[in-house]
Amino acid sequence: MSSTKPNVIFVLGGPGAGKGTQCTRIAETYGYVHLSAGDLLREEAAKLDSNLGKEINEHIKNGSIVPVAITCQLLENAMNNSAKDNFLIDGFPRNKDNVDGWKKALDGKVNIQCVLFFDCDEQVCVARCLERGKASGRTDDNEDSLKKRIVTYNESTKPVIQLYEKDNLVKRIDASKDVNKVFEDVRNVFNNLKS
Ligand code: UP5
Ligand code: MG
Repeated sequence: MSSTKPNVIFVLGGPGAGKGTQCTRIAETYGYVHLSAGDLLREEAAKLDSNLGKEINEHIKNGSIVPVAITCQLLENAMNNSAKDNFLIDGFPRNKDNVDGWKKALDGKVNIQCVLFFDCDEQVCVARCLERGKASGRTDDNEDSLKKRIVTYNESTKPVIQLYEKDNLVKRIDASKDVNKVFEDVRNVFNNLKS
């Protein structure tokens, strides 16, 4: 992260909405650095042979939310270790506590450009994750975990999106369309984005 205030876009949406898929394309097209909070947590848990690693894995399997101090530190480290200034933060903040923890650590230090909200029907989300689960090796791509992930999304993450809507930061995208069509809508957002 350089000395100028970096730009941050939060990327939210249900499990399997296509956040990661679209972030990869945004990173290729617009040069943003893609930081998936879920990927950072999975990598951290795999590295740690400790209770903390187990705690992270338990949260992921249960679709519950890892304490914000852990996630925020991983995101902050990743930003600091990057020489870039434009970041996509995928899958965070997931609840009010995440919002508050982020503000405590980084308020005033970054410019939140917008919140990309990939809006996708629950059944479509579940079907995508179950299909991916045939090969992903993810411990949460199964019916049991998905039920819990959906509850967490509805109860904790949707209110965060509503919170950012009040600040006029949310760019809603219909994520149930095919990947290329969704990306067309994403491009529309980026082409009209103020820095
Ligand atoms: N696919 C994608 N787009 C498609 C399209 N338009 N049409 C058809 N298929 C499409 O896509 C999912 C699958 O769908 C893929 O197979 C893809 O090819 C296909 P993907 O792009 O991976 O969707 P994404 O929204 O990224 O789904 P993901 O499962 O990663 O979302 P989650 O939000 O559930 O998972 P995440 O990794 O962010 O978090 C996992 C867990 O980590 C959380 O449940 C939580 O326990 C923990 N966590 C925290 O505690 N705190 C955090 O801040 C972040 C995570
Ligand atoms: Mg993802």
